[in-house]
Amino acid sequence: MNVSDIKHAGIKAWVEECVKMCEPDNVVVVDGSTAEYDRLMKKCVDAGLATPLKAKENCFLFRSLPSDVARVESRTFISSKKEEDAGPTNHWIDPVELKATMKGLYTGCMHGRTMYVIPFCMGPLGSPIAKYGIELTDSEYVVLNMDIMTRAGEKVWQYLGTDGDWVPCLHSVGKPLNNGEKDNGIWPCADVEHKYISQFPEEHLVWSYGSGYGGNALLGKKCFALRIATVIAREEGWLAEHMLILKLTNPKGQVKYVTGAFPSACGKTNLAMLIPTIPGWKVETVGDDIAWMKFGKDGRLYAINPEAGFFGVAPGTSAESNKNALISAEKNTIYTNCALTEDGDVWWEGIGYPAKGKLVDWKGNTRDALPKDKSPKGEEFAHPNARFTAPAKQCPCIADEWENPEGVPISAILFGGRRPSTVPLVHQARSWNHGVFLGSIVGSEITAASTINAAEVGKIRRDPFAILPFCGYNMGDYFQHWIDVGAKADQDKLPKIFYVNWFRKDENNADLPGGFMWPGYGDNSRVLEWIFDRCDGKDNYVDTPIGYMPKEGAINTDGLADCYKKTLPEILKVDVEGWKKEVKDIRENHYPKFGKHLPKELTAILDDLESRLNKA
Ligand code: OXD
Ligand code: MN
Repeated sequence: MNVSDIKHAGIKAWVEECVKMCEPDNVVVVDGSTAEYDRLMKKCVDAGLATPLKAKENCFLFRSLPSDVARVESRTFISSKKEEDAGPTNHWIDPVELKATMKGLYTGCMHGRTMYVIPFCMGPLGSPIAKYGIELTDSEYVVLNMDIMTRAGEKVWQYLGTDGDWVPCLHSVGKPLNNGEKDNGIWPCADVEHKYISQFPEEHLVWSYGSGYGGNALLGKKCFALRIATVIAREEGWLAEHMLILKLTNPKGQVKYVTGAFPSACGKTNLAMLIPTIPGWKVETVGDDIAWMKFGKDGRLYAINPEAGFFGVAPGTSAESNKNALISAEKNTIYTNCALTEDGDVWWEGIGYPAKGKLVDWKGNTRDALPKDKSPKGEEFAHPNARFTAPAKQCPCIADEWENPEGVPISAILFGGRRPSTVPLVHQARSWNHGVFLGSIVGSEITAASTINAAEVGKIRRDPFAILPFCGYNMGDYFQHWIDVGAKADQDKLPKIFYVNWFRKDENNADLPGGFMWPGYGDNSRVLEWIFDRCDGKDNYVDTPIGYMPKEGAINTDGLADCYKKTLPEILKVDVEGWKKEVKDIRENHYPKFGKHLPKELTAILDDLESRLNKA
């Protein structure tokens, strides 16, 4: 198919306009076939950008440049007409100014390259919750990844028809080639000051320039399915969230679906693929990163996973932490910035075993492997943000209904972060608005590992709803949207909201590995059991100043290691003094950021929490 064959007049005109501006050598409309995938992969291998892995079927390793290894939040913009609409937590540039700058960069930016036109669908094809997009890109790596991460190719056109809704997503690596110039095996991208990851919310438009990596370049993911989708969701009355979706089955075979928002590095993918330690319980995966939730005809909230693959962080993924993720990535997977072993396999820090012999590190240097699976900071063999891009259907615990076009009905929503103190293992919100409050205060404590500024250690870095870098509009208005969604719904049918914290610490207790007071991983199923029963209204709770908490004996401890049986009472207690400090921090440092956009309902909940704590 050629651009001239595109039947959707709006898409055709936009593609033609972009071709004129970017001046690619040629244009290919992506069909999504296996033959096309193989052809593009071979092009990457021949260009020295990808290495086939001898040890894994149809798997390839890419190495990016050290300047292009992660999302660049400092170069990510919400370019709304008014700065106020981007809000206090986003970077903003006036759209007229930003478009002029970027048009300058885009002009002729695809010289020597092919422009690929990728029609894609976020969500199961034909789902009433799904949305469509077109990504234009000059990166074969992006086409290959989009092929795994979305439903892409020829099959999408019938849903777009001649005038269907779609989101335009323009991407360039920002590295035009002169006549005869080649990449020579070097990952193409632009200098950091020329990178722009821009969302134009009023136009539902994404323009990305200068980076070829992950969320900067696979525009269906963070740019569309979160930043633009949060805007569309607000307009249309639904929720686009940075949440996993899991299916929980109890020993009686009863099923509930749960979504959960956690900041980066809190084990979201691990929770989505958890292997329970309590007998008879089962966790299956619907999604590991993004949930789109809409009300069904029955008044319940239904979620789809808009993605078709996992773009997972490799380091730390082991048979112990997430066996299902490892199996998902055994074949047909793209690895980026992992280390290469002598026998043609990938390796990373925290994989659970030391490598042997020599390794080619993510920068392409050959070095002797270390006798353990850790490396000193800065000397890692795999970049800490090394990734695997794996088809979701390969996950051994993928739920049968993961592609159900209607989505799955959600019973519970979880929030969580890394909180070494104060926040208990689990507590339940008393109401939807109380749950919105809990979402609004999500955060992780800054540790010595994440800052060089000693004065910051122990402070909370707030990441409301874990969506801080991904909200396409003013975060205060986003809180209001959550409140409005709840107010319109049938209260009995709304999901129950919980705050979990797997990360309480007691550094002085030598019995605890890493000082953690809760084992986490598969043992988190014990908390999921309590939540499951709570959703059924079971009398397994006590009312406390901060919300509902497990009553004594309500958390299943059969088979739990003794050291955690001892710490459990401590992490199920309300730390009244700690929470008073929390209230103070929210009141003085967190909520004032949102000014008049902060919903009064949230201040009311904060006041109520404070008065309950004062009475405790
Ligand atoms: C991701 C992220 O890559 O949240 O999913 O950063
Ligand atoms: Mn994410």
